[in-house]
Amino acid sequence: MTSRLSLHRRHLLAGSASALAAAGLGTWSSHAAAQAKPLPSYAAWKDANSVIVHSSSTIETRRSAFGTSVITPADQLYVRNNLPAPPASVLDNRDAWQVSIEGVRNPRTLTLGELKTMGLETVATVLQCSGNGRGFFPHKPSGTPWTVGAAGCVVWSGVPVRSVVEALGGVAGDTLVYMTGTGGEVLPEGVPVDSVLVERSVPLKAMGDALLAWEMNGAPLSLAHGGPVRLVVPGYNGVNNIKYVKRLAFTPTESTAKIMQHGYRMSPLGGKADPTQASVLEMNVKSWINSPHPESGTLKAGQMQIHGVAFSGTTPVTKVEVSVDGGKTWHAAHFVGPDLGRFAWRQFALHVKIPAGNYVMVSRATDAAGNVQPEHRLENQSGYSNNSWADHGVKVTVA
Ligand SMILES: Nc1nc2c(c(=O)[nH]1)N[C@H]1C(S)=C(S)[C@@H](COP(=O)(O)O)O[C@H]1N2
Ligand SMILES: [Mo]
Repeated sequence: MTSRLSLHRRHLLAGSASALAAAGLGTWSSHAAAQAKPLPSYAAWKDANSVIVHSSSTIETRRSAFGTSVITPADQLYVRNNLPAPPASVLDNRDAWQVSIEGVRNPRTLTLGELKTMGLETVATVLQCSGNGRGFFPHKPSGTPWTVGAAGCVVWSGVPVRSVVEALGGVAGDTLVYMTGTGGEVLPEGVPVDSVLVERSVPLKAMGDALLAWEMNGAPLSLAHGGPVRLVVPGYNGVNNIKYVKRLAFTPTESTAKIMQHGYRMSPLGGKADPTQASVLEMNVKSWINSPHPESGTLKAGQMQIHGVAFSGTTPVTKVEVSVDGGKTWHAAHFVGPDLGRFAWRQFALHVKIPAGNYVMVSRATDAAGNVQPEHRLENQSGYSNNSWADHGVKVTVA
């Protein structure tokens, strides 16, 4: 399976100019400054050497920490909170946590203990913040300048939402076309609820794959990742995966919360966000190389394993190509098993023999629907959904 190639220096002198420019090193240096911050108490158990602490509510996995065996360990997984996490005491009696199910024929408030009796499924998904890759946008959008580490691939265990809905008589009518999840944080006082509430609506079709999950990677769900119970919407951007979920409602319209109406909208450069613009829902096809990575330093000429991850939204990835000359020539990488399903990422690898020189290594994924990872990002004011292969390139010196 391993493909080999030998490269000649002359191939490497002039990579695609746009790829070289877009892969500018400037944004990567922002990490050094962020690195010094301590882990916040609710995430103190994270592996400090594997993460970059941007702030107490934004923690990124280091590119160099991503391994090759599919699952991202919990202590390396990124964290993103829009509000302070609930008090740790909510985990004292996990099964007592309540979730109100609305917009079904027989609406009810169910405890986690009850939910655990209603069905069980396990699914591996990529959890990725829609702002992952924001650090590569040249206009420096406000928000965390994540590069690749606001993402991971984890295994969830919980009850299928459709089983809960079925048990409660089904969705209460054809007009309820959204599934709306509400976070259970304690809200700050003195501000309108809608301005802070973490509440997101996704199209009803997402229900078919969704879980109310209480386990991640084989352990009870931590507070940092949404314990006692979290809504998991496979294939959808991170923000739609509501942590500490306290309400799951089938609704005729999208949530009126600011995070739905104005947050996470694909607004034009320089423009204002508004509810008519596309929201970040299903993820797009994407891949990046994790090794070599920007902190690899000078590598020794000879045999090398280039590896990384590739995924799409709700469609499996079918192909990854790797280029070491900034996108001029491409080589088929091979997938490294196991395949954990269409919502998980695939590890890819390419074995190469590399002579001394300067390289720009990039990867390009294709999914089963024929979507190909684009060279260029889709410009947008807040820096969402960056899947540009050029932006995710890695400059490597081999001596
Ligand atoms: N209740 C609640 N759910 C939430 C959030 C939040 O702030 N509160 N943040 C969202 C965002 S923006 C992302 S990217 C993911 C992050 O999940 P993680 O912290 O488990 O990595 O959770 C989503 N779910
Ligand atoms: Mo996010």
